[in-house]
Amino acid sequence: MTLRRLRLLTAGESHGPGLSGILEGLPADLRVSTAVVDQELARRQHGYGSGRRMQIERDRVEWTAGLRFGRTLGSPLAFSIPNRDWANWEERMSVEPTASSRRPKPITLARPGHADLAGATKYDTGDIRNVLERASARSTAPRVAAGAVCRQLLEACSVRIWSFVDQLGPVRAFGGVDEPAGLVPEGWLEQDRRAPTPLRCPDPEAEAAMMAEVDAAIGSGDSVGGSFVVVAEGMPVGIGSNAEWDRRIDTAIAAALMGIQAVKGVEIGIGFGAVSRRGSAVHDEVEPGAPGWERKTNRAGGTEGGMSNGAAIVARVGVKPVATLRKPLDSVDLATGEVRLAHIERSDVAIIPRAAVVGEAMLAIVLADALLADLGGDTVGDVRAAVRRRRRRSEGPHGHRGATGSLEALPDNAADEATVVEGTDA
Ligand code: EPS
Repeated sequence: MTLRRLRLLTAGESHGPGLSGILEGLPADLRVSTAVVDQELARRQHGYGSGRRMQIERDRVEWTAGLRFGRTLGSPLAFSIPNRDWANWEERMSVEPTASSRRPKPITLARPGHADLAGATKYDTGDIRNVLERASARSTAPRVAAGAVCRQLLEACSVRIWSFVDQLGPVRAFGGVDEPAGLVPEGWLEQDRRAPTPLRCPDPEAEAAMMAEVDAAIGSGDSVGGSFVVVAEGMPVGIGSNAEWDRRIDTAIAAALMGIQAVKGVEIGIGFGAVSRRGSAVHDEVEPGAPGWERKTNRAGGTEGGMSNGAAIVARVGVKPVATLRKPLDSVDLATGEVRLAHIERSDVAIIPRAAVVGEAMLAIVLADALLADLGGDTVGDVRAAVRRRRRRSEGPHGHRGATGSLEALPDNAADEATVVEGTDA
């Protein structure tokens, strides 16, 4: 992935002992709330259309390095998330060698749309389980934990990230307007964090139709895809660069979101909607605002020339239907070469609300990285000071403040500590 200052490495099989991650390159002195990380992990587990596995798992982060008294040291942050289901898989997924008589029958029926066939060929294995275990979307849990840490760094810099489900099957929220994020009702975000609706869609009529779609897919042994929108508000202007392709903020955003399991498309702003329009119906006019400059519209999705432009960064992410079908498609048996029906494994039917939470995490990771790579900083105070300087630079010609919000107006990371300790994770 195109990270320039942070490094993230994750590990873990879906039914192995657990998942792990190492996030390196964070500034020192960042207050990391375990409660916030666990809340993000719980959000990733919520959603109508999830399989029974989510009733088994209660994902919680366990820190193993990088924190002292709740703050980063500037050293690598290491963590694990145990798999509760491991208790049911210890023999079938044994880490140690076992007698072949005690091993489960190999999986040889590749599922169309899954990593099964390409992976079995690549790793030269006769047991597709060796591939599917890591291809599983369970591997997104450590990304969400790392993203929850990056989110806390961004929040200390007044950047806020959120998401919603925008489409499920053929049902689109808000009639598919250019800027659906602008139609999300006041208070929805707060409610989404406290008590999310079944599909995390802020258009109640659309959500009811989406739930009917999930039910119909369950009824016919099928699965269903959709799209989500992920938004970052408050990025300072000019993060990323026009200077070279691999420094463009769009490059990092698209790569991070495309890397989520089952994602087949990423649009920034109106994305492919810009293809058929004239320029005058695409580009966002600029006007003096209070404070700073404002755009009359945000069809660009907050990036121009490979840089953040101060408007909200908005990406729409298209997710294909889950590849495991209860009524399976034709495939071949790797062992015999015969045409047979694909393997059936316990699975989800719709993953969009959960994928959206992973999308938030991925956006948090790449935006935190871009901020750190561009502005530097060994401590969170250094980063905040650099962000403040950048914001002053985007003051308008009439002495207005920058359009990206005031850092002073949002809570200081250090000042947060008392609240967090008293409130959530003491
Ligand atoms: C997945 C299949 C299901 C999902 C899993 C992804 O797991 P299982 O095979 O244990 O029923 O629940 O996702 C997770 C476990 C998770 O935490 O997201 C797959 O085949 O990719």
